[in-house]
Amino acid sequence: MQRYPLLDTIDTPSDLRKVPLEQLPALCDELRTCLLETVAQTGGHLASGLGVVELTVAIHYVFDTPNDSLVWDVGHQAYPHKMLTERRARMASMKKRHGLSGFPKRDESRYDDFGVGHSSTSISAALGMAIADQLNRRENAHIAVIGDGAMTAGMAFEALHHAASLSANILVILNDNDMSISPNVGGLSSYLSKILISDLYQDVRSRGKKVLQHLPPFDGLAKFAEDRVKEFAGFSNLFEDFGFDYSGPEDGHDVLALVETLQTLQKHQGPKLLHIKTVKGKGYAKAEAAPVDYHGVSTFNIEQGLVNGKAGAPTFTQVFSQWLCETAQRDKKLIGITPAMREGSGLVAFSEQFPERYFDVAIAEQHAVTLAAGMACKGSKPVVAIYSTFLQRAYDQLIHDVALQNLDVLFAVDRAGIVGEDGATHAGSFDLAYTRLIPNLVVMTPSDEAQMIQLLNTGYAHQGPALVRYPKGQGELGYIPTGNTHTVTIGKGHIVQTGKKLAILVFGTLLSRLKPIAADYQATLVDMRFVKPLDIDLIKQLSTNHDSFLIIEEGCLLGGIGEQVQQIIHQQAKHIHIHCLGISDEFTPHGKREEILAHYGLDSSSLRKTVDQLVTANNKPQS
Ligand SMILES: Cc1ncc(C[n+]2csc(CCOP(=O)(O)OP(=O)(O)O)c2C)c(N)n1
Repeated sequence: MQRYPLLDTIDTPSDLRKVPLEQLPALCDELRTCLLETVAQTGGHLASGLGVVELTVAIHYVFDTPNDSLVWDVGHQAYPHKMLTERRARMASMKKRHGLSGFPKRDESRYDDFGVGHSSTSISAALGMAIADQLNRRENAHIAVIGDGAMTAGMAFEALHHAASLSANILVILNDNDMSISPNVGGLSSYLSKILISDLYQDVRSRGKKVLQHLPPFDGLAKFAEDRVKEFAGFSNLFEDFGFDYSGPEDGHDVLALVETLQTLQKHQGPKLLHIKTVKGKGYAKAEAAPVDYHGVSTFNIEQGLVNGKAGAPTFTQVFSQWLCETAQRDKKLIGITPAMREGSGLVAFSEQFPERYFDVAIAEQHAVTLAAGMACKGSKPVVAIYSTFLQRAYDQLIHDVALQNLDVLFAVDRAGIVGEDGATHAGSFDLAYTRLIPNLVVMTPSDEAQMIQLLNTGYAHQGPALVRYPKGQGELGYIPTGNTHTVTIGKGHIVQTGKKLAILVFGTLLSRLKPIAADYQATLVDMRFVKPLDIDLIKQLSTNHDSFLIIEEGCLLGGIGEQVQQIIHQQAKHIHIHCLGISDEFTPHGKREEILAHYGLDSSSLRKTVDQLVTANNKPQS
């Protein structure tokens, strides 16, 4: 028996449009089952995709994609979209090296109108497309699908604000499931809940609809009448007040109703917002019950659901988590801040133990950083836990609000360096380069768990801005040292082993891979620890008794630390061969972290080869 009789007839949205309307609910069931079975085998984002099955089908059914433009916000919910747009056969390669990306990507498919991964860009991008098409007299539709989590970001509001003043043809679909990765927080979230539960509003809507049915089919008059009905009932809606033509809230799992609504909206020009209510994880009871756990998953058995794996070595995130709780216990001034990444950044325990000092500010990286600056002005000790890639969003706030005023804020920067499966949008390739040029900021790269705690202590004790960056995954020690309150001298590297001829300078956790190699080749091995201030004295000293340097940083080479070391050596007028290893001048491909390390020559066997070549070159008699 064919498992997916309807889905099997669909390779492109044109095929989908041939399916009789009444069969769409059955098609949605097949798509949902297929999505669940696929992600159970590949891992990846699950709960968000399950929640937008009906919406995805309805959009591609009604609109003329890819001629009409469709922009998914964040893009973690776009797996069903990929399955309906020529990629179902390749879903098993999801997030694998050379396989499908976990996010929409322009060069992957003509149906991916905009590359995403970071949130809250969809309205701006769709609006840009709408304006360009309007100027070029093209009449297609432009749709942005944005979650209530992504809607919390300033950027989404900037775009709403701009769109409202234009006549550009844009439809924003607000997918409201009450969840970000964790439960959504803040004023917008409560506002949306109020719209949903407002009996008065629902009443006005249904009565308004009845009135409108009896009016002549003239858009302007119908809108005028609807506005008056709402006004009469005293209901004001934020999006309407902004100037959007608002419809909803609508059941986002009723595919037939969605099709009807989208067909109506398709006929209206100008900025429109459709508010739909969905359930994150819809159709898979375990995900509906625990959407946070099923937001992103590794492979699992559908019957069993996720099982707690064997407690393995702690991740650097867990080391940070423990450090934060221990330090908060000792110091009441500590405040923990996350921009919507409670789980990923390791703040769950802190949020439970110190709720009054825990702030999830929603997806608002810029606000998170300036909020911390304000707290520091009043003598609090804010710790901003943030992913390397998302700190990019708050670069000006880091420079202008924190560093320029030399404020006492500690940044715990997770997912620094090579991240792996999520690819270029989530790679922490740039933070070393973009932070090391900021005056006042102390930038640290721990090599293992114990040192990470010491550097966090050091940054926390330092009266000024400091940043500790650490990668995804586990460390060399395999345990979390407790009760370590030691600090280290700022700006001092640590010589792990003294050798001859070749000096290997390592910034970060790749140090553990270099230890056996340096020992075998009798090379000097240095754990640099500080990117800023850089241990220039140590570099100068090593340049007096070594012929070559190998510099290893898990970050982009352009603008990286290697460049500064070369400059120092150049100023010394020394003839030292300097070899830099790091991320070359490209956006990092996706794949397992180990595969990507190998791609850049940073895996153990490539590192050994490089050291071997450098040592062999050193030993060659000079001609
Ligand atoms: C700038 C930025 N910050 C944080 C994230 C991490 N992130 C990915 S999805 C997500 C939650 C999005 O919630 P919502 O838009 O409501 O979608 P849902 O998962 O609920 O469907 C977050 C915080 C991100 N992708 N981009």
